[in-house]
Amino acid sequence: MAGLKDILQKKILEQRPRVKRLQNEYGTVLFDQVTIGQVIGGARGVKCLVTDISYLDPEEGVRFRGRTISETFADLPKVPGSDYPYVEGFWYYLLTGDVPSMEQTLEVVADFQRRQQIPRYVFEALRAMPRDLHPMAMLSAAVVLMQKESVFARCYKEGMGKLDYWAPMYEDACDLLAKLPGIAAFIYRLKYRDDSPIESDPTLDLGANFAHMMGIAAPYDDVARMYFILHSDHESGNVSAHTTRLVASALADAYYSFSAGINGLSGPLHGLANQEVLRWIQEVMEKLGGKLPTEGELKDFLWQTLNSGQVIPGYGHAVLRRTDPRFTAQMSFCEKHLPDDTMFQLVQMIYRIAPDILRQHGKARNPWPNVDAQSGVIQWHFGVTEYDFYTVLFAVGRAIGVLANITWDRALGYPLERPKSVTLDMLEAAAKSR
Ligand code: NMX
Ligand code: MLT
Repeated sequence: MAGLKDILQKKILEQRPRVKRLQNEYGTVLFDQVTIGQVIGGARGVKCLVTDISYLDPEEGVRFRGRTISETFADLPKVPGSDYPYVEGFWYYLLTGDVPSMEQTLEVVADFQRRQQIPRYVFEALRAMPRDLHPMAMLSAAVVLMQKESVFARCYKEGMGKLDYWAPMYEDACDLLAKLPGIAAFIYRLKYRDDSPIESDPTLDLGANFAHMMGIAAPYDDVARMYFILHSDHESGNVSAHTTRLVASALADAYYSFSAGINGLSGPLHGLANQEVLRWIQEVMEKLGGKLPTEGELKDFLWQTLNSGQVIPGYGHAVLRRTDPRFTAQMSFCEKHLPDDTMFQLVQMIYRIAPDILRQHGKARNPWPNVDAQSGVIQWHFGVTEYDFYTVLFAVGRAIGVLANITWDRALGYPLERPKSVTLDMLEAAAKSR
């Protein structure tokens, strides 16, 4: 049976002529136009990135390699006794576009088990960091520290042909992905559990091993699998994916590139919103002595937040115009596992009330919840109440998507990203000439 790397190579050879043809025969075809509003508005909606790993439809939400979230969960091989697929099988799927057999999935599980050992110096460096450092800063530093392990950087230094770039990038991507859960769990136990790390169990799949290293019983293994898959990819324009790909386009290796992506994810308008949601929910609960607010109290609280110039965290999106299906997928999990949880009930209440208030407020183009509105509540329920850790979990998931992307970027020979900038004078001149 051909292994993942062989199958990936076959796929790469199939795809390369498509890119070459588009570039050589259709390179001058006009595909999109850009308005001044888009130039000064964060390039919102400008179609200038390409990826086949996932696509985000504003109404439907994300599709991974053409499959919706529910199709992905339904079709991929599941861990026996679990409701969710192996993360390793999902990695195979994102890389190749093929649903792996159980045998192919277990091969990746075994491969990751071989790659998961984390260099000692990473633990020593993390221990030397101030304990009050944000865990995202710790994660980013730990990842960039491992840069010296990069196979890509070594091969590049030794000299390799452009067509070969993808293979060492794939090696780095697998190494990094296999190690990330252990690093994340180590940071958690170092920072919040009195430096009491739990040894990895090399017989477990990635999700179960993460739960084991966190010290949390089932069904937290399924939480991990669901969470990592849901957060993996959201096409390429989001800050973490775009940053990772941008840095990698300069032929920086996966460690430098993903560390940069983590830094982008740590912004409150991006991944950090999941911690902000919990901070905000806690504020509501504290004000009301730990009980659920009435609808009127919640409305007041939402308006106070908006009137003080803050955003409602977990609501709105740059592309989506409906409820994020990642929110809905997590809601289904909560309905099954924590229907009576007070915070879940509050999240549901916010979902009933916030969209109308955001519409009345009149600014947000999308008044519906995104992935972050629901994710922290699940973590809290299973005892991970230290909400500044939540974005680290997002980052472990995001690694799956962005590392698949940069492997393919090198495979398809995508060049250095370097869009053109203009001055305000130039924009004004263009505006006047209309
Ligand atoms: N609460 C209050 N105001 C909002 C919200 C919100 N949830 N969402 C958008 N707005 C405002 C936004 O600040 C902007 O105001 P102004 O004109 O004063 O600058 C206006 O509505 C128009 O923004 P949009 O075009 O709707 O949104 P944009 O594409 O610029 O930004 C987000 C998208 C996600 C950054 C924005 O909706 C937001 O800040 N949401 C809250 C933070 C959040 O949940 N982020 C997580 C996103 C998902 N993720 O994980 O990355
Ligand atoms: C993401 O998952 O990256 C967020 O939803 C943000 C985005 O897609 O812009």
